[in-house]
Amino acid sequence: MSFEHILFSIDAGVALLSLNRPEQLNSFNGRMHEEVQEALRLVRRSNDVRVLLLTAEGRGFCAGQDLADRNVVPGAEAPDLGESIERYYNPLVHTLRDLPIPVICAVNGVAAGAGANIPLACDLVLAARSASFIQAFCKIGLIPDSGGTYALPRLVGMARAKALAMLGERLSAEQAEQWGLIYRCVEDAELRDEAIKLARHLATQPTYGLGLIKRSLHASLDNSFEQQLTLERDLQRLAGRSEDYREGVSAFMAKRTAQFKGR
Ligand code: LHQ
Repeated sequence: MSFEHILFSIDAGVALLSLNRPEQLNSFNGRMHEEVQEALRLVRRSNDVRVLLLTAEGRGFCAGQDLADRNVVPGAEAPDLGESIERYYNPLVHTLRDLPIPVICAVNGVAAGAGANIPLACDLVLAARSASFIQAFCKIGLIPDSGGTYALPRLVGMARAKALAMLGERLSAEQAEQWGLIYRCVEDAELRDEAIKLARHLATQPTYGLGLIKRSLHASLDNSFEQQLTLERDLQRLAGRSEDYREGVSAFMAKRTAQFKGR
């Protein structure tokens, strides 16, 4: 499949996926969804990719659903928005969350609607200082989707989640960092370099172990203390059998830098 609305490349263990419909603020139409799905299939199938970096071109990150798309315009026949969600948005956020490698999101500009929640399905979110997050759904009679109603109360607490979702006000990147919605806000000019630096670093780390960390932290949101301790035992058992654990300990003992293979 050739890509028209995204840029996609793999280099030194880092898959870089950049949304590329800048005139429409990278809002999603069907074609862009299909391309993102294809790129994520390539990431899943590759043995070389150890980090995924998601970002976008132009002044915006993503304005959510393209509201001019023929599948969503409320025309003669009422559109089935559940169908778009089932077909595109839910699989997208599921994949980002479930990938057994670190997923970094670099939010380069305004992130609205589904575009504000897709980053929340990623592991480490950086945002440019001029970027902002808008739960725009309430302005058009919708509810936050793409995992927004799941992530928001968990990240910022119910009071702020309700205000964000019901008022649809613009939240600055700086405030998003202070509220714990994202990991870090960086200067605009440094965003891409910072994100790539972080991705390249993580691509040299014990990928299998990082995948297990991600899995255990996700599970902790729903587990009891007891269940979580049991899971830690089981996952640590798996981690302890990895090549990277062996290498990490050998390198530590020999006082040399570890050469992790990601397995
Ligand atoms: C757009 C869009 C856009 C098309 C900017 N579509 N063109 C899931 C399932 C199925 C259906 C429904 O939805 C969902 C999930 C969702 O994501 S619902 C939420 C959809 N998104 C929104 O409601 C956000 C709409 N956009 C905005 O509120 C503003 O554009 C923001 C605040 C993002 C940016 O404002 P500005 O910086 O002032 O830019 P702008 O409004 O001038 O937009 C620039 C251009 O991008 C403009 O086109 P034009 O031809 O006039 O230059 C906009 O029409 C276009 N654009 N968002 N979602």
